[in-house]
Amino acid sequence: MAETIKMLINGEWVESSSGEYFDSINPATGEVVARVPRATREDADRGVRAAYEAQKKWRRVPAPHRAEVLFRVARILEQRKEELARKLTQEMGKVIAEARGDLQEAIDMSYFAAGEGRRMHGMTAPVEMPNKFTMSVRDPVGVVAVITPWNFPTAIPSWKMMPALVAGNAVVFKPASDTPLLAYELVRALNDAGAPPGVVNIIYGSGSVVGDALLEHPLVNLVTFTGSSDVGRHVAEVAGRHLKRVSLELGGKNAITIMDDADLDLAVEGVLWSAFGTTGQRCTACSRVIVHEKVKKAFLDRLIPRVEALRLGNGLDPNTDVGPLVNASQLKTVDEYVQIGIKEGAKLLTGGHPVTDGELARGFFYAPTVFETTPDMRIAQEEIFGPVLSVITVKDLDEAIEVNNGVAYGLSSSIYTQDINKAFKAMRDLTTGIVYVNAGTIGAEIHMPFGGTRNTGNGHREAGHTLLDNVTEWKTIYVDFSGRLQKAQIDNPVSTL
Ligand code: UN1
Repeated sequence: MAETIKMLINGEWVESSSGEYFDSINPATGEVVARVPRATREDADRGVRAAYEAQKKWRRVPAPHRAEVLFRVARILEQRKEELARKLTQEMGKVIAEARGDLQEAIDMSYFAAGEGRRMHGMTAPVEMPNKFTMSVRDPVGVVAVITPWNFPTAIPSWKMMPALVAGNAVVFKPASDTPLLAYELVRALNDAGAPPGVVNIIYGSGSVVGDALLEHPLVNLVTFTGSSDVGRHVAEVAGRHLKRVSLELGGKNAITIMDDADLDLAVEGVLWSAFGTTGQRCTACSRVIVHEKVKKAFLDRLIPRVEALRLGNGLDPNTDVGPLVNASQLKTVDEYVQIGIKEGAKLLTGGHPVTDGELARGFFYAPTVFETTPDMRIAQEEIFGPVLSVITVKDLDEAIEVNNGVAYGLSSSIYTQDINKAFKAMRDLTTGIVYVNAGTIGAEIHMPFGGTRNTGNGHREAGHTLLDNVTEWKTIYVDFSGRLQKAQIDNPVSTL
């Protein structure tokens, strides 16, 4: 039964000024899960203005009290976790266990960011002159536009919104059009937790209309975006023209390296989970395996039957291993890449086609696919964001590291080895933002910095001890209590002794 949701602007649940709606679809069944108001540029403007006014007061609420809202939202999400997880699976397709994980990540981030309400440490240092004091404190940036993807409908918005809110910013949130229902639920929880009117606003609609309206709006100070590198480039260009702060979390082409001394059974588990979990739709997903030539055959002999045994289906069924892709256009992109791979001469080992049998024909299912490729083929270089894995053979660790680093992205990488020397060499030389040893490429925890090198972003890290860096500016304060004019760099207190 589809529900009709609303936008939240200035503490009021409202329809779009256009009166138009669009549908959010269950990718496993094609059913409509929500009717969603399609926002206009005017709605975006109203959201930003509401945030602008609300932020003036919110920034003066002491941070420990701002944090109380986040502690409450964490508890609300805990109470609603099972109900929301089911909705998340219905709206986005990921299997129910992973939907619970998505919500758990949002809960963890809410608690973690709330803790900052009693830290948010600044610093102080000696000063050059007597009777003078200096300190540096964090200030909120102001109005934050939060633009998020569909693959983590509650976790990723939480990484962005919770730190922004505890730091005293106000938010205008534009979620992906594939997952507005869960975005609405997250904002509803924030509203129920006592976020004052205007501090959190949500609007739904396309990037080209509502997204651009936020990027161009003079009252938006920071744009924080997670999505594809192509859209990220557009965000950076437009926001850059307006000299806005921009934080970008973009694509990945993450690899698992398997050395000849690796525990192969463990490596196979890591590859299956990282490549086909979330149907490959994570920026941290493993889309390349770099395997030592001595163990390639043994590895593939173990991997391929396991890939073929993965059960596709509706994520609400606890026996399902792999859910659908999120929409028809992702399905098309994945299939196009598979055709590119075949044309390039990659060797198809399994999969390589949409699934159109029985019940599954109603959804956007694609057979888990494994290719053998060379490192330079397009399918081994470009982000596909689906269940497609390239297996690349190398002769030693040096070559593996070169292949791992030889892509335009740099989010996550992994090495399976029992040799401590190889593990440390890999930790030093893999040039990604996240490195795993004897674990797959997914599974980042919210209290460690998250982000990547090269085209994966623009140098920022979310979460971790870095969580306030994106959403605050440093303000340096000098207090002179000498009662006279003191000249920095000129007066020398020693000479007057
Ligand atoms: C993403 O893929 O966009 O490490 C985020 C992970 C999750 C977060 C992924 N905790 O895979």
